Amino acid sequence: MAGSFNAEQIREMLRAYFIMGSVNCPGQPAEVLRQAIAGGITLFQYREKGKGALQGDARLELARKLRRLCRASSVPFIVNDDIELALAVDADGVHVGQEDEPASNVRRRIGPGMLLGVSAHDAEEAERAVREGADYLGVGPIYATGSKEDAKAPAGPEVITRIREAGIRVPIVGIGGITAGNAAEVVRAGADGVSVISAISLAANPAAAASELLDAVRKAIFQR
Ligand code: 3NM
Repeated sequence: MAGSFNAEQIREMLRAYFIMGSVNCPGQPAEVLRQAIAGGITLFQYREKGKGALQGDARLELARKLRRLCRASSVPFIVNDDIELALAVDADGVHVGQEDEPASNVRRRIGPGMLLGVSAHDAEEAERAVREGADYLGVGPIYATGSKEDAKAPAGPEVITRIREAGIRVPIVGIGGITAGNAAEVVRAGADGVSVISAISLAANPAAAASELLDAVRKAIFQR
């Protein structure tokens, strides 16, 4: 468990988790993030991946800019799959997938104080991730997604229920095709929150989209 955050704080952070890189935004990424923060996102992940992703100085510069925006509003900042970058911008954590560096190595490199999120697709991957030091799990794709080229087939919210039934209690966030319209099902299946790219990054009004998402999650948690 990350030294700086307890499980309850992490569950709260996962309620409305916005993930974004420059390729996910039709306009200025900083402006989209500024609006998402105004709408109430609880956690942000910088994920500079896919065709046309920034490299080198441009990547570092955008990371710094987005990190500053998050810090100014006390929104924790996570970096996807780039430990050097996470350390360079003093991120609050790192998120890795099953094809990235093994979670145990990442935990060694970032130390006990930073958050470690790991993607998992079933109970076996989830159990291993927890053993290797994950603070939370990203489970998906729940629904079909247009934001990840190599995404697996949609698993439905039931995949989260199966992971819970296997006795895994760590904080879980669902991912893949989630919107304010289907977020409640994901929470009812056992997730602590939802993570989205396009529901916010491609919204005409990212602040309103973030706020609707957070409302849907909070209502579903309250009714659980
Ligand atoms: N990871 P959207 S699905 C980044 O299944 C990512 O692990 C996934 O984007 C996984 O909210 C996904 O636009 C893309 O569907 C999520």
